[in-house]
Amino acid sequence: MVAVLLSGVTVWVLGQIWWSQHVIAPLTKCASVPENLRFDCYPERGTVVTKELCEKRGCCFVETDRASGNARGVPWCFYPQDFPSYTLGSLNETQLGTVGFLTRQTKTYYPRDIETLQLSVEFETDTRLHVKITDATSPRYEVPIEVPQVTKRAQNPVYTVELSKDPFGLIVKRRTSGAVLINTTVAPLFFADQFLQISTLLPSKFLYGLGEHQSNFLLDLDWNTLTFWARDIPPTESCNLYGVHPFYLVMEADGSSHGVFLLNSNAMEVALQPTPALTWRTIGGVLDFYIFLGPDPNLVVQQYQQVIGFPAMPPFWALGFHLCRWGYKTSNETWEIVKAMRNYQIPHDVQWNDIDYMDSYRDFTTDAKNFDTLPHLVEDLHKHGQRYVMILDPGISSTNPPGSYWPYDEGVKRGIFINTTQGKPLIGKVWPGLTAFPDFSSPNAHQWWLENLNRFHALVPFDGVWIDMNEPSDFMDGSQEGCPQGELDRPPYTPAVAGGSLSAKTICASARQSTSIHYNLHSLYGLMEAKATASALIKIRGKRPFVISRSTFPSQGRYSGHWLGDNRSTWKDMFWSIPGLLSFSLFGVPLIGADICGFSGSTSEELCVRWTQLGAFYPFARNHNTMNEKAQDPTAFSPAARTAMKEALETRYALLPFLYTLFHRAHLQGDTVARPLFFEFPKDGSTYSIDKQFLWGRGLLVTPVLDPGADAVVGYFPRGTWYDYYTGSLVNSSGENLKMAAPLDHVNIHLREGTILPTQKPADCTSVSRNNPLRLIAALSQNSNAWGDLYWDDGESLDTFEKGDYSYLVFNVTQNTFISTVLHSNMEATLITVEELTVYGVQDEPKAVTINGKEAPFSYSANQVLSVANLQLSLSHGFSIRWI
Ligand code: MIG
Repeated sequence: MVAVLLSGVTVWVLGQIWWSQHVIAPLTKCASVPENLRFDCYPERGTVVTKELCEKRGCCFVETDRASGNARGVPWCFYPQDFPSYTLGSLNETQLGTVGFLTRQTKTYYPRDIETLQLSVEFETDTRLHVKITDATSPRYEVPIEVPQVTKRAQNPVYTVELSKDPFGLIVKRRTSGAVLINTTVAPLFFADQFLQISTLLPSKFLYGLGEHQSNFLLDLDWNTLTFWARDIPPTESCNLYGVHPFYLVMEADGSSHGVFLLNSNAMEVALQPTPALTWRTIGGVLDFYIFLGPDPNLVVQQYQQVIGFPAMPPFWALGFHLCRWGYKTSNETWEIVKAMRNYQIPHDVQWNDIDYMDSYRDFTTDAKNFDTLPHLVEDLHKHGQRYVMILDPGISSTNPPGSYWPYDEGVKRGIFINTTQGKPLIGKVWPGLTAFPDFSSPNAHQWWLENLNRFHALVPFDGVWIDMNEPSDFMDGSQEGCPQGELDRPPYTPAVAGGSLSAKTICASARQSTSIHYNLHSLYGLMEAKATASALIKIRGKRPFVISRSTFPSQGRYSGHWLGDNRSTWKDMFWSIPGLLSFSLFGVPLIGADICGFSGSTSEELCVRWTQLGAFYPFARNHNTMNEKAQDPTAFSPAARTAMKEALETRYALLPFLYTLFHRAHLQGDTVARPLFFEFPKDGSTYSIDKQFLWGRGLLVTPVLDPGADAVVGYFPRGTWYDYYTGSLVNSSGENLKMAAPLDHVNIHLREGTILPTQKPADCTSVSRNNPLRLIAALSQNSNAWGDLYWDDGESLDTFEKGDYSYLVFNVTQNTFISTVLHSNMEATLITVEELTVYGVQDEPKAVTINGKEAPFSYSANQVLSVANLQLSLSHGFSIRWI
């Protein structure tokens, strides 16, 4: 055994697990605990913590000088270094690592403290560590998502684990750099039935993730507390929002990256402090952590998705432009917009309806008067190769004359609704008035949902479903009878949720679901509804499902995409969408977008143009508007604005083969689609805080205008050569901010050197554009190389990749030769041809160009762009184009 001294902790190496014993520190005076190392002992809100209250907890009370600069959030009541916690007993080797038992030293001030805990440390893969702390004697609720079952211990982990014994602590280090990624010895562990808390130091302040919140992409560690509990509320800073994603990613000092996932679905808080350090505080379940060592941020996110599941492959049409609003008064009014869009030839794949289409806002009904022509509208959309999506809310109207509303009657009969503690369906209030809430944790509810969707599909053959209000939202707090007074609805500790109570704008935490109590399952409601909806769509349509969900949880990407909720038509809200996109990329939900032009409030023409230019690069691009606001679809504006929007959307449509390929890579291995710059340039610290620009994949940089009155935009260009997407003119950046012209009809997008993009002639609808010829754009690196790929299939069949019904091509440029290699081929790809190759950055004018050895005409322009047109090359055969 080797003894090592680690900041007051003696550590013994035991194989890969290190075993350590705290050197008993002399009783530290409270005041000597540095402010940054003060961990909050009194997080309860609504109580002004006094010395007396604080000391009753055995904590230190020191009033921070209000005048001092960083005093704002420094807790006045904090744990002394010797605050009792748990002690680690002997460790036993297991197949995958180690188990040990933790013994509580003294009772804490939260009820039902658990005395003995089981700690398991599993070396699941070389880059993934699994650490779980749970009650050693009785089972507790665990999140019902599928996670991988590992049977073999990792051979060469890139991390080490050290355990300190008394008090218990976990230290995880990266072997190569020695960076301490986790160190929980800084504050006591709590494990009471309804209060679980663990703190860790962070190796840097470059922290991302922890959604769903409205914030900059780079999180603020200045005594900032983030709350997690699915909630219907227009995105507001420092507020728990629609979804819950307890996952973070950190950039370390050497540009390596790691991630941490806490698999827990209870109401939760994460307290961030500038130390830098982080405290997890949850009120149920177990402490089940997965730690991902990357070391590249792309790998961290892939490794996270290996645990939660890779996202579904969307249908091709899902990547087209979607148009929606709340407040189309009739199906004919909806139809008029569809026609106006066609008239102006603006790309438009999917028309949506909000709750207006329903009869008295009841799911699976239509308003017989105002939406009488809905089936004809849908038929007309289909005739034009377009699609139809409508909204569904979970609340099922409960006040219909018996026998008149099948969904409710049948739901009651089958017992699929969430019950009160008294065993009766819990009744709340949503759009249709009083409602019951389906329990999507039960397979019977899935079957009932399928039957409802199937019956409705026979009347209105929709193509996808928008699931809203699934936090679940309830206009009453709790239920029409309120909530019982027990410890589920009024837990000993309530995280800082909006509204101050777990039942604020949702159903009672004590409500009974078939697999657990709502207290545990609340934040999973949207995930479970999405799962039911996606599987129903597969059964009904036999094609890839399209579902967009408001509430989300880890694993969501397997079943749905997400939109960022009820934003406002403001410039600031347009900006917020970018950190929103990037965060959901980390969460494994690549099909993500915000309401283009803004939901509430009234947009302006300029804002709407700029927002459409940005929205054209949302992976999921939908313009949506609230009711009683004036129209904001592209046809509602002046010819100049309309044209600018049309052009932005045409650029998107041209890029769809590239976007689709990115989605394939997301589905295959968890690559991100909308990607933060630092994922590609992890050694360039200037990229760490960028959230006004983003990439598509590794090679397309989007620099939108986010301010009014601008005719130029400044963006950061990491070191290297970047090409204007439209013209091929290049800039060599040393890693600098560059100012670019950005007139109202222009959105700046740039190609990174070394990228090959498959693009396609745009059309008004993907049903047309996906058969158009391709134009390949190669942007040469400084060594004159480039790489790209294309995934292609019929765009809507299930599991095309899994069944081999696809084509996959790789494009390369080396030594003045462009080569297309077919790695996998099926019929679909033979239907489209390559018409044009454009090469950016060809320094010397070629004398000749050959296609598969035969000379061909070409053009070359002063800005070093080589073009070879009229190729008519079949995609399913490899080819080469050479310039000399
Ligand atoms: O209580 O269905 O976020 O997109 O238009 C509001 C009406 C309910 C909230 C959604 C929004 C939708 C609206 N819904």
